[in-house]
Amino acid sequence: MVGHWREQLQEIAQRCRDGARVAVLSGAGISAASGIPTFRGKSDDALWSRYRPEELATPAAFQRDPELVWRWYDWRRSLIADSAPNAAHQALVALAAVTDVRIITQNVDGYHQQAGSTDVIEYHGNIWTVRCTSCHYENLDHRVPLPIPPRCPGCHALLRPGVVWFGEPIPAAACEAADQAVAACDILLVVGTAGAVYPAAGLVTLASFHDATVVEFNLEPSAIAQRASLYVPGSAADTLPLLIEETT
Ligand code: BJW
Ligand code: ZN
Repeated sequence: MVGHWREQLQEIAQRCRDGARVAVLSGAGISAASGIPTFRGKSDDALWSRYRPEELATPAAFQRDPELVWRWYDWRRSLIADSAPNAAHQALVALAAVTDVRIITQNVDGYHQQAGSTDVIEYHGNIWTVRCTSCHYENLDHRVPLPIPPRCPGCHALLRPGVVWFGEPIPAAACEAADQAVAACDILLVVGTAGAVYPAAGLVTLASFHDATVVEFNLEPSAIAQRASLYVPGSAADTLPLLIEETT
């Protein structure tokens, strides 16, 4: 595509009006404007900024120090509970009124559904789900703060967050639904992800393979940019609504 990104975005908007099927791959950057820290950005939080996600979001970290891992999740649960979806999440709700939109989110905050999106695939799980490490107990638990570490009401073993850690497989249903959504889309919007974590980042390659138009919305070009037909610079909370304004 040629021309300024704003003109190119208008072409994308026109295709949406014409019924192009849209898939969205969202990452931590879409919730940044809600005040939820990203994983690999600079963090102002003195307590957690010294940890990399690879040091906390792994089964080994949980085995070594479940209280530390739970304190991190408890802190993030409180931030998510105290904030709300932003204009970027809302823009995707509006887009779904115009054409088919399937959202694949790597985020565990539930903000897409809270904003009103209905077709959401939670690729890395949900932060409000707790799961027993010993029996089959799994439940939603919205307590903030949690007793740390939380224990299974049935068997008293440790509970863990119902999220996907490094080295763990993506839930089969989410994996299949995401592959299907990407293979079937005409346009893939990649919003606020560094594209550094697989297999999520591989969905962009799958979209290219199926000749979908890939559009990246990010503060800076990410690992995705080279595979995108269009890069839209800026905060997703400012740029995704532009797409919608031009759509309706
Ligand atoms: C803005 C913005 C604004 C800021 N507006 N933009 C090679 C191939 C395949 C796999 C591997 C591989 N090498 C290694 C692996 C394995 C590993 C992996 O990918 N490692 C990489 C580090 C290389 N992957 C796995 O282990 C996965 N599982 C797996 O492969 O299983 C195989 C298996 C099969 C069978 C049996 C057993 C195993 C699982 C990955 C799980 C990732 N989990 C986490 C934690 C989830 C729970 C939680 O939230 O605590 O997922 S880690 C963390 O990273 C989280 C995120 O979803 C994920 C991605 O991060 P994201 O969203 O991209 O955030 P950031 O912070 O990195 O980027 C933010 C972006 O936003 C930046 O670009 C900013 O510029 C931008 N931004 N403000 C727009 N306002
Ligand atoms: Zn149990």
